[in-house]
Amino acid sequence: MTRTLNCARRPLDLQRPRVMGILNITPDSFSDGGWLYRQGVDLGRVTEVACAMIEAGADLLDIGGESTRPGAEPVSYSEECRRVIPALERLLELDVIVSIDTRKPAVAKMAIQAGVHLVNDVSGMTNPDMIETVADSDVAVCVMHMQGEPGTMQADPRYDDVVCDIRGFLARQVDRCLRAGIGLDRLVLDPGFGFGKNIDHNLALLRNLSEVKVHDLPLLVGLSRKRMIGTLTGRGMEDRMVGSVAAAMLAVQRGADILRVHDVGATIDALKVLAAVDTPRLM
Ligand code: HH2
Repeated sequence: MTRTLNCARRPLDLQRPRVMGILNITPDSFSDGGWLYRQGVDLGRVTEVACAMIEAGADLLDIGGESTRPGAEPVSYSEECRRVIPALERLLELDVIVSIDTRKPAVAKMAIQAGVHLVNDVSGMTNPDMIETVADSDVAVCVMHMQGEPGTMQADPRYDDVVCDIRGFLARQVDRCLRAGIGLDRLVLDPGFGFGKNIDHNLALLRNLSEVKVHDLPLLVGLSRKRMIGTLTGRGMEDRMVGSVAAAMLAVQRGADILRVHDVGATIDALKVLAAVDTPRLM
């Protein structure tokens, strides 16, 4: 298995699970919208939050300028750039791997020119321009599965067999990336919890996460504060940290390598407990 993810000039050792902190520079993200962006981007606040996440143990920061929550409205290229590029430049001054969460090849290109290390594509490299953009660079890419589009994806998601279908999709996209010249050492996969999946689909995926693996590539999971956690715990958005951390630990036990989270410190604490019990993989 590839145990190092090559993120441009920064190799990420995946001998132990890593934490990716979420920074949404959006007015409307489902859990933290408007926190770092209201009338405009508050760069001071972004830096403060980023530094706190690094201090708490985040190895990666994922910055996004377009909400992909169910029902979200798409934003234009220029608006997305206006939101993320100045903040991205600020994050790149810090000692951390920086990821851009975007579906737009043109935004990814701007971010790559600015020096980003990883492109997090929630549309799973289905856009040929995105494949070309990443292939022309040395950044890593997260290939995520999504059924449908954010606006409508939760209407009535259906699968023959959710685990097989998603594994099949990821395998096809990995082949496309390999054919374009993006090596296995630059790929990380994500089943896309909540992206065109109901609670049963999400639970089946978490239960069988290890079966989603393709070529034994690293897996990234984003469960943090999602509706699934609310459904299982009966908690509102502001009270989903404990449920999110529990789900993240279950994911690690089933093979997750990178955890995309809002609550970095709490996730790191839980990983320490898990590492003490589940050695040697996690220490
Ligand atoms: N989830 C969200 C956004 N990007 N990327 C990956 N790879 N995996 C995920 O599960 C994932 C993701 C949605 O969460 P969030 O960023 O908190 O909200 P929003 O899309 O509303 O900004």
